[in-house]
Amino acid sequence: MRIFSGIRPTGEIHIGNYLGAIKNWIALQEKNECVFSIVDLHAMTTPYLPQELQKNIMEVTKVYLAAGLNPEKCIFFVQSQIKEHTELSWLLSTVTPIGDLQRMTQFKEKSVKHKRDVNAGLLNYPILMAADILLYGTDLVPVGKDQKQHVELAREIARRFNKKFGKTFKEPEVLLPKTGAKIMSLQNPEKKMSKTDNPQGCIELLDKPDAIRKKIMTAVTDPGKEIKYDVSQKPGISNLLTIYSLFSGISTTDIEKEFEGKGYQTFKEKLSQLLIEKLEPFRRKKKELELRQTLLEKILEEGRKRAQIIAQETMKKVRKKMGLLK
Ligand code: ATP
Ligand code: LTN
Repeated sequence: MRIFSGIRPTGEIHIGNYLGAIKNWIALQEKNECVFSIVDLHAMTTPYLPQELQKNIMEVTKVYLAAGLNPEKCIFFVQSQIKEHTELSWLLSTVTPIGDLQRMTQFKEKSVKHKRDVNAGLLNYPILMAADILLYGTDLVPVGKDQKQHVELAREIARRFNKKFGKTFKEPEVLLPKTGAKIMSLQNPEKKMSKTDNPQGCIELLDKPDAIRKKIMTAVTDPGKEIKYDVSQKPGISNLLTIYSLFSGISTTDIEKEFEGKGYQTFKEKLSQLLIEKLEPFRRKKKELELRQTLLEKILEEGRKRAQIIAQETMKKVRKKMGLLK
């Protein structure tokens, strides 16, 4: 199976990104042909600082590697270094109805959030994402739930293109984790945990023990004191139970039993300890990588070369089908 996924270099990687996407990638790279990209062109659709973009790209690179991404087992590269992404994005835009883009939930949400900067890039974002996916003949796209709609649109774009110009692209499918596809904010369990929202609601993979403890102990919980998984009545505790379960490997039912009659405080203390212990290796490995700048550059350059071969091959076919080449 060919796998493709991407992450935007916009700030710190959090446990939502990890449980929803990266953890799945690490498992998939063992038995599949995986292509993972730092999608810097996608990071430019919302306000950002040009002088910080390169630094963020290197930060994300280190966190990926610290989390277990193995460049010997996958292709790992920076999106903007492969020009074919933008070229295919333009070509695909000619078969994408504007209405499909306007109904995307992320577009609607981000247009409200960044009212003063609703640029065309924000609207066209899913076309670039479709280009990322389709360029590599992707079968499966492992992402969190918030990206499901975009992958479905990529599938629809592939279908339209094939119908109009003849079979060219595979129709990719989304791959969501069974649990953890949508980790919620610790400060507002109705909203997803997000890099660009309230930092108190978000546990970063590189958070220090004190920060982890503080964020978990102040996480919003629900009325009552029972530790029970019930998303509609107890969204706060249910989110914490999901996090506990995914990091410990214990089922939520068994965790409920363990904490029967014990109250939120005890549960939160145990969860803090668990996260401190499980996140420690990320911080340690990331620190080791700080000293390996040359190695990091080599990994990305190698990834660029390998990605480019596949991308150029696809574009040759696409140009022919669309009448741009003899
Ligand atoms: P932002 O919320 O600022 O747009 P983000 O935190 O969603 O950013 P992305 O780079 O857009 O970060 O997402 C990277 C991957 O992590 C995607 O596959 C996305 O679906 C997944 N993901 C993001 N947030 C969560 C979450 N709260 N729970 C599960 N998966 C998530
Ligand atoms: N839109 C995604 C990032 C992304 C992506 C992709 C994910 C860009 N291109 C291709 C999977 C496949 C997000 O997480 N915001």
